[in-house]
Amino acid sequence: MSLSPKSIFVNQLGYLTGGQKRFWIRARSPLPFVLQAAGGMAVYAGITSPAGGDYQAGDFSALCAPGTYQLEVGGSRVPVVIRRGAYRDVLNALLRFFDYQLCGVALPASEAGPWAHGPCHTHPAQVLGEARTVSCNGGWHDAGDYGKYTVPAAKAVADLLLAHECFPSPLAECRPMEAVHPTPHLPPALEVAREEVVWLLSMQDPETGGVYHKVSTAAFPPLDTRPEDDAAPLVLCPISYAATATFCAAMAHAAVVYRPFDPALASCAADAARRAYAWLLRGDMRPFRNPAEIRTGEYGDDELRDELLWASCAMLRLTGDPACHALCEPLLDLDLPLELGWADVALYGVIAYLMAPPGATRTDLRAKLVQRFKSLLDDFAALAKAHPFGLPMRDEDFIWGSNMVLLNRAMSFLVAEALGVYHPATRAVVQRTVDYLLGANPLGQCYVTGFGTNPVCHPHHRPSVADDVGDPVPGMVAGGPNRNLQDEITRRKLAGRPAMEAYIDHQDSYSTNEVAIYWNSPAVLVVAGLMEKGER
Ligand code: G3I
Ligand code: 9MR
Ligand code: ZN
Ligand code: CA
Repeated sequence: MSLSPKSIFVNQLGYLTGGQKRFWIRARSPLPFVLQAAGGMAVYAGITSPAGGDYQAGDFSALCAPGTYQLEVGGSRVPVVIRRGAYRDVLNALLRFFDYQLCGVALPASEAGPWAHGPCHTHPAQVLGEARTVSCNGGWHDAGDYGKYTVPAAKAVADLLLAHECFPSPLAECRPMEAVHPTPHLPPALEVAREEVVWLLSMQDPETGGVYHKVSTAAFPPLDTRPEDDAAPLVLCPISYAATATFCAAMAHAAVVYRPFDPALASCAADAARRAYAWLLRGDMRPFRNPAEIRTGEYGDDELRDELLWASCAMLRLTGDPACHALCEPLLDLDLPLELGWADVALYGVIAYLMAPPGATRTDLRAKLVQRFKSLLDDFAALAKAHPFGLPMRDEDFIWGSNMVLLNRAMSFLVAEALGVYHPATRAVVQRTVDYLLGANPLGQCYVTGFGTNPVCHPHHRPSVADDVGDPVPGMVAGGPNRNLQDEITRRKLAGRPAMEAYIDHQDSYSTNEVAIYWNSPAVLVVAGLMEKGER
């Protein structure tokens, strides 16, 4: 049977020498394959096996010698690379993306290359409905828009801090944009995340300890607006429970992680977390809704007990206070979904509990949580086993930001392992996740800008659309397939497509091709984790 190269799906950045190596083809029956070294010598031969649906998978994990090979299958050939550090450059770019998202400072060409731009959004923001203004410069633009939202910012910060805690050595080789950081030479993930921590601190109301939900213009500016040209007034939306709780959790986390590196920041963060926690204990558990005059991202969430859980466990980790433990207990007993999303955050709470000083926790409760964590991973492993590309995903999981859903699940395995909760499927799930992200998927799409043989070229990202550089900012993870077709262009072009193919590399497709800080942040952790595990 003959196969077009378009029906052969590989990790376009290659494979680690010691890692699992797999490729996929769209074909109904097994096909023989060979890998040829430069010069044409066949160094590995095998046969594909059915993977599910229309797909076959081929495994060449036994081939470990670094090199560039030609994979020949069904009469077609595609290049395949095996090398140490295959993901080093993409990890660096995934982390540097956060520097590209920086608001309020100029990105000099010496750091940002052709994507340099002047300072943006430096004017103070007006508290909605009041005459008061607050200066909340800095931080990261959320996504393809220029809004800065507390809730997803807390997730992104938490991921980077966890990445640093779990996998510091692969991250140590990353090179943030030194010139834009007032405190260069912190461990890279902490140097980068520090900007968002400082911005988050400015989102707290000093009077009450409550935290503003977001700062943005009233509506999204046109897609071709450069950051420094987005001059509409900035509005601070009201303090919300979700913002205050996720802020509290992220600041408590930062207080612990920055303590040895930046004690002054750590102590500000600890103080801010305490004040936010006090607000929560008085506060009103009401979901945030966009005020009538505001049309930017809502980040609304009706279930807020998981946010309180995360804040309480993070405070327990920071303070060891038995009063926090008393608050954690009943919340840990609830059957909240164990996720790492921007709206479902209970697993962050469980992780914080398991990272708290053992003396501040209860052994039987820890054991119970470890059991729940394991059974979550069992469920993901079962999904992965049934999936043609080995992913812990169902069709229903390909929603807006599906790449985050997948990366979060891979992250659950890696963080579990860093906490001593081993699962036999970890390596495979993590490698499959990175393979999928970097091109081993039914579209042969590398979902990261600037990387792979078929990278995302037209992300819904205002700075990239508005500049006159051909290529988009590098290192950005696109949202990925979304079977719910939630923008005009996908409804027009993708109706009836299978879930994993409901994606289009078009700048207007905000529901499949936008980028976001909290889609890059789990990618940083997962790629760093894979580098640490795949190279022995
Ligand atoms: O979780 C539900 C699921 O239960 C349901 O069955 C399924 C069917 O619709 O969808 C899932 O909900 C989706 C939800 O995301 C999951 O997080 C919604 O359909 C989907 O509309 C919603 O999309 C969010 C989108 O904003 C629209 O509100 C994305 O998560 C969120 O990442 C995105 O965030 C935007 C900001 O608003 C503005 N800035 C850019 C950013 C990225 O696109
Ligand atoms: O650009 C906006 C993107 O950042 C959001 O995620 C998305 C959903 O809220 O909305 C985008 O803005 C679009 C708006 O919703 C509808 N008109 C076209 C806008 C894109 O330019
Ligand atoms: Zn800005
Ligand atoms: Ca929630």
